[in-house]
Amino acid sequence: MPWFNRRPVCRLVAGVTLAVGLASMAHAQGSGSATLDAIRTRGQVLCGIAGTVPGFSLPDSQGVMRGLDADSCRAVTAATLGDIAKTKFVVTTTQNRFTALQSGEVDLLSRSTTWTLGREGNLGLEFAWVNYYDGTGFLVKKSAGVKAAKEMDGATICVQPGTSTELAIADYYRLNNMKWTPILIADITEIQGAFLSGRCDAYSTDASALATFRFSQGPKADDLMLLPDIISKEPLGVMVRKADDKWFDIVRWTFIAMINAEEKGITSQNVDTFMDSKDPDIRRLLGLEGDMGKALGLDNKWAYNVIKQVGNLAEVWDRNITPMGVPRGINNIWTKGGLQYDPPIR
Ligand SMILES: N[C@@H](CCC(=O)N[C@@H](CS)C(=O)NCC(=O)O)C(=O)O
Repeated sequence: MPWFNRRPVCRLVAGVTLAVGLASMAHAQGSGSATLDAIRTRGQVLCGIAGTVPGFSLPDSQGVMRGLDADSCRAVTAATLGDIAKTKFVVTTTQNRFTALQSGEVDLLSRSTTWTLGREGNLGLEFAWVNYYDGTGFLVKKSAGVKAAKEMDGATICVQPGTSTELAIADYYRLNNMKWTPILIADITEIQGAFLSGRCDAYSTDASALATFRFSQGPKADDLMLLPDIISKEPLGVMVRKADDKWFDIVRWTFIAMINAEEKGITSQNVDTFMDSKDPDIRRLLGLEGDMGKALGLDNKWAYNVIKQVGNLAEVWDRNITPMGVPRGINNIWTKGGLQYDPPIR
């Protein structure tokens, strides 16, 4: 049983032990963030990813972790330590991801995890930013002839346990007075195999992962169809432990910096040409004035390093998600009609 589910006294003891443990990792002259101090001592950012999802986090043929979630980790490392090579990827599962963050095994979690009240209220964790606005979808075989979710009364659905998907499907079926049978399989390869071999009528998870899984089937993608219904909101966010506000700020503002760079047309390729910019916003973003990095407990070049080494938000999207054939839609920045809106860096 995870510590957060035990009786309150155990929760208190575990919480104090964790706090003392993290505090003792801190520098003598700490930054005010136990996580940041531990990262500096270690020289690495430990980032929890899935490591199994194309477009989000999957090693390439050279063993390099690729994807939107992986690049989210790299961006935080660039801001914090100035060098993306100092990112250590830690593979987590849908079931152990929260314990990995609670126990300090990772400094942040960037693993297609939906921001919900239950998770933020109950786990001692919080969401610093949304890196993908998603929703629950259904993947079916075209041969089944199903065209809409409402036609799936009585269906058998493959879903990973411990996910918000499980709850979203239950809610949808309850609301529509329909019946379903869950087939709960934790392992991603196993669940996808179960769906392909016909053990379930549909495979359900975040629509993004269904789209990238379908894409990864190559010519066989044509046999599969993503139903048009998106039955829930799944804002996928990057999580940190509660009660380390400085670290929370660093993670949150790293994403804001990437949005701001996109808004200003600053990319990894052209960032150096902006170093004599007269635009006060750009000057503060790139650390030329204003001590914005210092305010976060970082070097003033924090955002420059993010942009130079990882890119702006559009570059991260285009590198990882565009090749999967998924349009940016609501994941665009606000000036292009999307939801990614950046508060001012000033
Ligand atoms: N967003 C949902 C679903 C998360 C989830 O199940 N993600 C899948 C698809 S993106 C995944 O990571 N699978 C890979 C694995 O389990 O190795 C949640 O937070 O519970």
